[in-house]
Amino acid sequence: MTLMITFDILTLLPEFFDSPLKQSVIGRSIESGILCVTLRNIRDYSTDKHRSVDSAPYGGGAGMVMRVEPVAAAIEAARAAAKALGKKATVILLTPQGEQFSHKKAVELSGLEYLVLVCGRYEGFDERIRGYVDLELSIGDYVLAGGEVAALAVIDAVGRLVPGVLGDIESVKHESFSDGALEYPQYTRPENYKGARVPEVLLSGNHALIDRWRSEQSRRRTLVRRPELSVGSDEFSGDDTKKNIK
Ligand code: 6GU
Repeated sequence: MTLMITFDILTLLPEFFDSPLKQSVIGRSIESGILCVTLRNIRDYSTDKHRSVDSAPYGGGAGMVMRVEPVAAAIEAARAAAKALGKKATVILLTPQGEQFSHKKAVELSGLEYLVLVCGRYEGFDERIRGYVDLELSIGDYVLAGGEVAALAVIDAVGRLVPGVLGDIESVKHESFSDGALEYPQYTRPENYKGARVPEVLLSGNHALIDRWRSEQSRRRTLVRRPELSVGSDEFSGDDTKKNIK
């Protein structure tokens, strides 16, 4: 059986995903069935007469809060849909309060079969929604107007790791973060662009030498740009170590 993964997206803005999911490798993989996407409008799970999905916060304060009933009902529907396919759902709440999404997390998620991505709008979720999810993810320390952009980031980063999504599996192996380091510098034609030349070693045809050069560049680049990622160097493993880099 071929591996495939389903993304079940819970959102108030299903059209948000129309164009992005048609593009490039993700679009083609949905077309070919390696990736599967279901869009679920949270509003369809609201049962009051105005089909409300948000409400004012108890205790007062600015903004509106996503209501627990429609979100919980949409999550239950997604779990039931997974179960009907004989798959286990993993429900992920997209929130700036979540665990920081990373390449490592993407690899972990790419091994699962049915991911439910819960996108919120408004000022936040009713706290009781947290009881219905398995995991909370944030894509960085800034606030988005909603979880949709974060869901797309997760779909892109996870989807491209599913076998068959990228043509050349090698291109996954040697990219930034895959081995905990940033990628080495890349060049393509021309050899000389307005005096900026391609490093001689890359034109040498000596693959042992090229591999050595690339590892060294990767190591140096990681040390300078992202010292906290540098491996095999305890000196540079903490948050307060950037001052050590010249
Ligand atoms: Cl997952 N959601 C929202 N609304 N803002 C974010 C985020 C998620 N990750 C970073 N900022």
